[in-house]
This record gives sequence, C-alpha cells and structure tokens, in this order.
Amino acid sequence: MERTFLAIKPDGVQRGLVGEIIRRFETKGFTLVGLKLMNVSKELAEKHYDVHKERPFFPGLIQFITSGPVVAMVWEGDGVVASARKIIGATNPLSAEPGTIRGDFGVTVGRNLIHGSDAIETAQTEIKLWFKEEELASWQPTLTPWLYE
Ligand code: RTP
Ligand code: MG
Repeated sequence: MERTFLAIKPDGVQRGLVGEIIRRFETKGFTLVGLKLMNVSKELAEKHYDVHKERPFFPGLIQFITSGPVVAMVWEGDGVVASARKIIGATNPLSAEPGTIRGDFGVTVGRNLIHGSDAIETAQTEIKLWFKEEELASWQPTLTPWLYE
C-alpha cells in the first residue's frame, strides 16, 4: 500500500492546529501508520530539505523547521502521496485554494503549516529518514471494506 510522509511544521503546532490537520487525513480515509512529536536537529532538517540547499530561503527554512517541535507522520492509502498534496494545497498559502490546509489557515510561504512528500520515491526516502522501521505500525482498519471495493 502507498505511503507518504507528512510533517506539521512548528507554526502548525504553535497555532494549535495539530488535531484539525490530522482530522483531515483521518476523515478522508487514510490510515495513520506513524506519528511522533519531535524537535528536529539541524542535521535532519538539512538532509530533509537537501534539494533546496542552494536556494536563498534555505537558511531561514532550516532555522524555522528547527525552531520548535514538529509532528512527523506516515499515512497510508491508495494514491495518498498526490492526494495529501491536494489536501495540503499550494506552497504559497495565498495561492492555495480555500478548503486546503494552507488555503484555510496560512498567509505566507515561510509559514505554510505542513510538509508533504512530493512523489512516491521522495516519500520512501523521507519515511526512511524520519522513522525507524519499528516505529511504524502496519494495521488494517476494520473500515477497509467500506473505503475500498
Ligand atoms: P514542503 O516541501 O515543505 O512540503 O513544501 P512544498 O513542497 O510545497 O514547497 P517546496 O518548493 O518544496 O519548498 C519547501 C519549503 O520552503 C519554503 N519556501 N520558502 N521564501 C520562499 O520563496 C520559499 N519558497 C519555499 C516553504 O516553507 C516551502 O514549504
Ligand atoms: Mg517540497
């Protein structure tokens, strides 16, 4: 089953949006298989955002992500990688559609509340980077026959 990596960034935690954000993926029908509140080391933040290391916003992004606890999560379900990106909305919250997390709760790109893996391969790399195998729970919700044909 497809999996994605999501992280509620420090602004989402500080603003008390953890429950609201988790609710959106839970009620959609995705399955939570990994969850932890954690402080992010500079080393982990730099590895996670390695593709952006030459960008001007990189130092500020690392500073921000390491500034307070984040909620790291792994979610499972058919098409979860692309669907989660839709639920999250565009990178710039002012361009994100209402109804998306960033569209509903954010106003600026550097405080856009949540990260979501951008492709299936990226998701696999990010899950390995953030979680140990034993921190992930494989389980089949009893609702499965009501979610999938
Ligand atoms: P994310 O990786 O955090 O899920 O966000 P994303 O895919 O929608 O956007 P991405 O292009 O990967 O950018 C990563 C994060 O860097 C910050 N950013 N700041 N100041 C800027 O112009 C700028 N551009 C990007 C955002 O916090 C973005 O989520
Ligand atoms: Mg990204």
